[in-house]
Amino acid sequence: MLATKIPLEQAEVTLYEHFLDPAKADDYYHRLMADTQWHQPEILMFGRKIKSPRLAAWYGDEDAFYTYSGIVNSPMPWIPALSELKDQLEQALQHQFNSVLINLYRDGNDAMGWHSDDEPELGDQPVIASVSLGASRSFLFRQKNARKGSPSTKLQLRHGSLLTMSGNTQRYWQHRITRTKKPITQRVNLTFRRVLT
Ligand SMILES: O=C(O)CCC(=O)C(=O)O
Ligand SMILES: [Mn+2]
Repeated sequence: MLATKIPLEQAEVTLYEHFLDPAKADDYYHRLMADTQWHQPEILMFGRKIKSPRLAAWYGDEDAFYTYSGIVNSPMPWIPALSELKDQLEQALQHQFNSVLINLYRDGNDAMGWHSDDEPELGDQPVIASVSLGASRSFLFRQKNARKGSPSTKLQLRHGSLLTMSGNTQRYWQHRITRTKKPITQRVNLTFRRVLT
């Protein structure tokens, strides 16, 4: 498995461009588009509740609760496409996951703002395995204490790629998915996580 280590200070980030072969990536994409039960969670923006600019779904073990915008959510039970992908990741990375957050970016207007995956239920040094399917999107990193205007690091997350973030990545860095004016089709992203139970 060809791995590219992304050189970020105090972070452990690796990109596996061809984690899934194209046929397998197409297969997962189509099965997930058919079977995933999407929701559009509300997020707090400057004290106001707004609909998130993407659709989302949370699947996992029964006891893998997570808190989102102050609400405790329980996961939906694993569906075959997700358990297969989880098995493949666990084999490849030698790490166990108990849940996955799936995001659907319907077009170039859908996005995710700067954040870290640093919820307390993920523990101190979470391992996040992020699989991308569908249209390629730009994924940006910036240091939490970055000065205004300092450059961010940009990666292209393509169909079938895997990005792993571990060690202190979430402690010192934030990431986001930007909007784009390019006419693009849908993208599905899956972040496999292990929440503490
Ligand atoms: O869509 C992506 O690549 C990022 C998703 C993400 O950051 C998250 O779900 O926490
Ligand atoms: Mn994230």
